[in-house]
Amino acid sequence: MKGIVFTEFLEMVESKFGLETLDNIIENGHLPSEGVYTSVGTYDFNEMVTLITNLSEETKIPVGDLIYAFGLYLFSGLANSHPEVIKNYNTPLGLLYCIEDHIHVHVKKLYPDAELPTFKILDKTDDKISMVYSSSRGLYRLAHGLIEKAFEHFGSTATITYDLLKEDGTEVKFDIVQNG
Ligand code: MNH
Repeated sequence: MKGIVFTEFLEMVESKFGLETLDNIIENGHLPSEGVYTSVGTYDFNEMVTLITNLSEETKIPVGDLIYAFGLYLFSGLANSHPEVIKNYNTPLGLLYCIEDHIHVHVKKLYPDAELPTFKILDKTDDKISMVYSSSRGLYRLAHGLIEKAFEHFGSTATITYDLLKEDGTEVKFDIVQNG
């Protein structure tokens, strides 16, 4: 998993829960990287799982809710670090429609070792989109947060529902309807 995801995560933990919580989740982790991350590095996905599990124990907030909150936080981080990737879009549904064929293709050029999910579009109209998230990492709540923030980015909101097609969250169908 890319370093930018880790550095954004640590930034979120510090700003939402404080430096002491951040220290605690790194310390009690016995992490391979010893809790040292750079935005240009790449780290084992299991290390992110450990950090989130530690944060959940520390804050008593369920892991899924923390991953969703991180998705909300991460969108701005990605958009600010890579403005060229999203500047081509002027609607949230247009952006979502292009994650698979444009956005993540571009990301793969920036970071050849990026491990990205796939999004299969099932249906799209002017105000809604249905798509299936697939990834061995099962980070569908991260996708949920990112999608919600994409609407906010364009000054809009949406009603987002999802259905686990596989119990472990590696395949999840999203139904997204733009409000208003
Ligand atoms: Mn994208 C990882 C969904 C927009 C760059 N992205 C992920 C993951 C999800 C995801 C979920 C976690 C990996 C996984 O599940 O297997 N991404 C989205 C969604 C949107 C999105 C739903 C839009 C909404 N992503 C973007 C944009 C950028 C970007 C915009 C860049 C400007 N994504 C990334 C990077 C990773 C990632 C970088 C991390 C890959 C890695 O760690 O190897």
